[in-house]
Amino acid sequence: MRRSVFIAGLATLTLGTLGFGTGQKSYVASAQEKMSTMEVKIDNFSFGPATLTVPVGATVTWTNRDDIPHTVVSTDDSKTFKSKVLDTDEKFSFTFSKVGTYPYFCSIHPKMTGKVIVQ
Ligand SMILES: [Cu+2]
Repeated sequence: MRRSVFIAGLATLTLGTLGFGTGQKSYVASAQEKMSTMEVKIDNFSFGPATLTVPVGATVTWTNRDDIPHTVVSTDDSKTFKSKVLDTDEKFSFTFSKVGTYPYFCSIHPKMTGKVIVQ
């Protein structure tokens, strides 16, 4: 009798440890998910999200999900980045290594604007 109680206790302990491990894993996964959401989709003549806040060193990727060509051109004083004309499903990436606010627009449709805030 004593022995089976001991085993049951051990099993609970093991399960508890496993549960803890799983919890940690899912925490890491959600952190990685956050890293990969540094993405701006271009669709229906707009950038989404229009304002994206990222940490220093982050790479932001713009993807043209629209069926018309667009560009991604920064409008800050030093013209930090400028894509070529992106056709449907084409991507443009830029890595932000300095803190700041980077407004940008589509040079084909200047009313399309967005902003990347690097913290
Ligand atoms: Cu455009």
